[in-house]
Amino acid sequence: MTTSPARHHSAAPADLEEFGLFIDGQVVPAASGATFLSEDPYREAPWARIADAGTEDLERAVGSARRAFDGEWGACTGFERAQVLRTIGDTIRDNGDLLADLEVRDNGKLLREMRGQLESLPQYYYYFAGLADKLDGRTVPPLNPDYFAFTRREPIGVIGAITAWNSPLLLLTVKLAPLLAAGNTCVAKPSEHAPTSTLVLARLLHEAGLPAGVLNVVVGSDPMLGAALVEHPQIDKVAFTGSTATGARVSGSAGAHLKPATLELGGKSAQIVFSDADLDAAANGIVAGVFAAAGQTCMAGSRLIAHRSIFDRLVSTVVERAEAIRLGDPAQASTEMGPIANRAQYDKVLGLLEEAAAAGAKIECGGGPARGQGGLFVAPTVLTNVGPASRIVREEVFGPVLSACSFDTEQEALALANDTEFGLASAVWTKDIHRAHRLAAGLKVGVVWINSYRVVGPNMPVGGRGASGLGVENGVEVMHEYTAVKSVWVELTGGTRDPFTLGH
Ligand code: TXE
Repeated sequence: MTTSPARHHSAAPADLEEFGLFIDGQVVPAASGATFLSEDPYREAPWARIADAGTEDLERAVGSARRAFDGEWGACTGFERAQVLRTIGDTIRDNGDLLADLEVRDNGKLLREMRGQLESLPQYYYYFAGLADKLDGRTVPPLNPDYFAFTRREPIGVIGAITAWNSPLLLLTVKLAPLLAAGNTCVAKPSEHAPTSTLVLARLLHEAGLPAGVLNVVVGSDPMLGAALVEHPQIDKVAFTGSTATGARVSGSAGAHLKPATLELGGKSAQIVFSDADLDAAANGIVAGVFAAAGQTCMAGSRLIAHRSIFDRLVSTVVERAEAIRLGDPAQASTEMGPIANRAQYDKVLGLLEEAAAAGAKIECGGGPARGQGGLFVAPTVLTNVGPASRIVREEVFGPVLSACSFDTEQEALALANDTEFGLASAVWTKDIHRAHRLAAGLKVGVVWINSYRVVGPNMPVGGRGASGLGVENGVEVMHEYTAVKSVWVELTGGTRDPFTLGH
């Protein structure tokens, strides 16, 4: 894989920080002794040396998770798991600066975004702590009064959690908090492009009392480690966040091995702005939707669909704001947009921009590398005159690029918004409450924001449709993703019945 980090057997410069795998409650080197380097995208230089896991390490990690599930963790009550989850929340709160700094170095995330994120991450663990002791079943009145029937909700087993590089701690948390609440154990595999925060988190949680084996972390320079995790016979379910193409492969492989998979994939989310909207608020939401995190979020609002009567005015306001965004060192609290997280992604974004320009797109601002920045910075970009069939409109860019088009009628706006294979999120900007509700019902997506954008929380479900994924994360709904139902029938009379008929 050309995009994989380089594998190194030789000694690296002494000032590199070292990170081991986390298996069975211990920080360990890879069995092979191999390491690979992780690059700081702002400095465009290696900053960390990571243990490079292979199949032997994967075996140990899965074996440890299985023993924990069959042993101490599997025997815990929901009340005991809730207590552990609360401790995890406290531990993350107490180590916020350390964890934030790792993502700033590893993938160029903004310090100011990470500070906010690390204030909200503990809430996920507290919320799911509240659900850990409420996994009750139902008593079901059977047709035949000779039976007492009830259901149990049971954990699934060992979950393989595979995450992408754009927000490693958050993407893991939305899996880890509910899966632990339900009583499962986990082998996590963060992206080879940004693994350090996940590795450190696992150690911190173990030191805070999470029993050995409940959370193991492997990472390797070869993305095929993820494929091996999906196929492993002792992995009972896969929870994946990443690209739609890889998600389809993961889904196929999980299906071939008859195991369930939750998939949180890409998006091409629309922001629909009507003529009665507060245009100032809409412009702000558009900036938040597509330029925050340099557009590297699955929920990026990368398509603007604005009413013809306000189109030019809105585009020029967004352009003005885009041009004022402060680019720079992600570790500075004043910086508003950092670099693209890795060179492969940077090249991909620039390639799509070149193609869009060649196809006739009008570049209202940006359109290429950010001037005067060097490194992996792409200038915040607004494009108009983009055809609905063009790649820039149809494909997930995963960069700071907004494509804008206009509409005349509500029906046209809805049709344009739904004209995509993706179905993750959408926003509607209007003061007309009737129209807002009509649109909320008509949009084929998992999340709709009315007069806002990119608001999430542990108690609201997120589940992409179409090419955006399968299954759900967050909310009470996610507990069904990490539990299996069992039906129990109890004969009440002590008698016998006709053995050659189906009982009911
Ligand atoms: O993601 P991948 P990459 C998009 C974004 C980006 C593109 C590629 O557009 O340009 O995807 O990014 C692991 N079986 N998104 O290559 O390949 C891999 O090691 C099992 C959007 O980083 O999807 C990593 O841990 N696992 C997305 C994870 O899958 C495999 C977020 C994601 O990698 C595997 C990230 C396999 N066969 C990228 N191959 C979003 N919308 O949130 C790789 N992996």
